[in-house]
Amino acid sequence: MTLTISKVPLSAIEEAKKLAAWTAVDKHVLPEHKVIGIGSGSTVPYVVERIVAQGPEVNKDRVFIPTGFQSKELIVDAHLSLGDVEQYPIIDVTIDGADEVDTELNCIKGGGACHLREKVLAEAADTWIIVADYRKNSQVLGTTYTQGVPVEVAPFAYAKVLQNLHHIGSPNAKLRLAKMKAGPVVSDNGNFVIDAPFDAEKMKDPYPLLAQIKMLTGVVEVGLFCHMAKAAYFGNQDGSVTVK
Ligand code: ABF
Repeated sequence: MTLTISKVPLSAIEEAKKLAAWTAVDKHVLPEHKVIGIGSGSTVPYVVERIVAQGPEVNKDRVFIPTGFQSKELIVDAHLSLGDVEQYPIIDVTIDGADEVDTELNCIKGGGACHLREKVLAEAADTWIIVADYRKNSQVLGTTYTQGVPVEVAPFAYAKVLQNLHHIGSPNAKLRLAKMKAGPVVSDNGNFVIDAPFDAEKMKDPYPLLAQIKMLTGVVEVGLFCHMAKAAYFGNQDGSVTVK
């Protein structure tokens, strides 16, 4: 497949993201889909680009639900109709990026601190699809995305949750700080984010770990998405797409 949509040559990684996004949209965003979830991150603009290319006729009857500020801007800038999950708790298809995806389609998400809304839109969707470049395609979570599991926490409880995470196997868990250490990163929901690395043994089977972290009082959401994706599309450097 040859893709030529930009006048400026893209880097191999950008080409890979675009290829994954375009392929997934072509396969999963069908004319009968009227409520569509749009995820966050640097691959998602290509998703929106391909949806726009489906034409105004099909898009005029659709509503698009964002996972955060960035995807809201993308939807508005593309002149697509914006909705929210309060009005549309059932979504036909959501397409989102990921920080890493294992062989069972479990994902780490939340590098962009949007994982609470991303998980709500993933659960609300009949079909949840991941798009990413080849660097995200992994055997075991935590191999390439080494910052740790993103854990969104109520701000007043962060020190207590940090202690709990240290005790359950993440001694290097840290509060995520903004650039230049200007203060804690604050999510779109007004919460803080802790990054909690765990060893490969725990990450091999992430569902029990997800349950364990989620039980900690003060935790709002965990950036482990287990047994949720219908498929993951990875654009490769050679122009092929791996579908898991
Ligand atoms: C979001 O986008 C996040 O969960 C994740 O941090 C990021 C992945 O992104 P990219 O598309 O930028 O590689 O979905």
